Amino acid sequence: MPFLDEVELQLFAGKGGAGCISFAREKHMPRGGPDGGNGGRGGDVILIARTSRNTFDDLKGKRHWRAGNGGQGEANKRAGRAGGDLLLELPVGTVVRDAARGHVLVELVAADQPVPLLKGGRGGRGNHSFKGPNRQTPRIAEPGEEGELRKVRLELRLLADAGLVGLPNAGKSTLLSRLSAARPKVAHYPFTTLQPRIGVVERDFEQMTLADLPGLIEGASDGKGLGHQFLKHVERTRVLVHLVDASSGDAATIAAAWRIVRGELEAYGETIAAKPELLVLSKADLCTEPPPVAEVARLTGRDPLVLSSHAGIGLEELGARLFALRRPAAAPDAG
Ligand SMILES: Nc1nc2c(ncn2[C@@H]2O[C@H](COP(=O)(O)OP(=O)(O)OP(=O)(O)O)[C@@H](O)[C@H]2O)c(=O)[nH]1
Ligand SMILES: [Mg+2]
Repeated sequence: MPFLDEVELQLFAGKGGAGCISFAREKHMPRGGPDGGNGGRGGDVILIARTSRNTFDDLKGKRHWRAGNGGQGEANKRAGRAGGDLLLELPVGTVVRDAARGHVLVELVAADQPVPLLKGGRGGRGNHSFKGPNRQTPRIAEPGEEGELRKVRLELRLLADAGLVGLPNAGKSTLLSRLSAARPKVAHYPFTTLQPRIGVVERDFEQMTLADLPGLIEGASDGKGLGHQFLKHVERTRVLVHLVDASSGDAATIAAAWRIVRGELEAYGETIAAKPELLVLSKADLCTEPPPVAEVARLTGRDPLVLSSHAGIGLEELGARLFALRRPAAAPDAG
């Protein structure tokens, strides 16, 4: 499953109401002037992201979603009522694509901001609107316009401040469980993590979110392993935390592991490869000698941080660096 969640929906904006043909009936006047009102407009389809939503589960039972149709115009020049808008509430981080052509229509990054997607049809004009100097008794009215319709695919992407990347078994999930209340599955074999998961890291009353991802392997960008498709989720994180198992104690081995993952990140594209990266040397408790930090720094051009989730080494410093790298606090929902 390439995304946390995915669903296809057929969306219909409302049809406009028909214009009305009517003539006023008054005493002493067998046929009064035309007084048929216009039809009401069809309802729009509007999307809105809510922080209270985490999945598309409540959309899945129903494939067709319709805004209300406009009401017909009535006698006495009365306009039809407008069709009700369809307000679709979706999780923050929803990417909306055209299902047929695949292109992105909109990404819902900010909460509580209505995004009009489909326009309802205009109401048809009633015969009152057709009255003119040469046309005293118009017997015509327009039908309502059709509303826009579209089949969309909704995809949910993670919106985390930082993403954990690295080879399988590097200790990513263990680290997330040490830094946050999240309890991802940890095991001594590769590909333990199959689904991304987010934990909230707290520090001095501040919070940031950290996403645990499946391990990346060489060739991931050609479709090997699980990791590549999940890189989509880190596209919008600000920081990468790159874990490399340092238990070998050997700088060349560590740098080689780092390079494999860098290669995959770069193959995915600039959006990810250009992000600030914290290089973390994990499982330092297994090293018999202090990890070769200076040598790894020379080989990678990074400033590696020595860490052991088991022994509790480096956790505090990692937290400090993560929060420092985060963009200066922006207004909530500023996008
Ligand atoms: N000695 C030691 N072992 C660790 C440390 N961190 C993780 N491990 C072990 O390394 C193995 C892999 O840990 P995970 O956290 O599942 O690794 P992962 O990177 O999430 O692995 P995938 O999800 O498969 O990509 C487990 O057996 C952990 O107990 C550490 O700091 N020290
Ligand atoms: Mg894992």
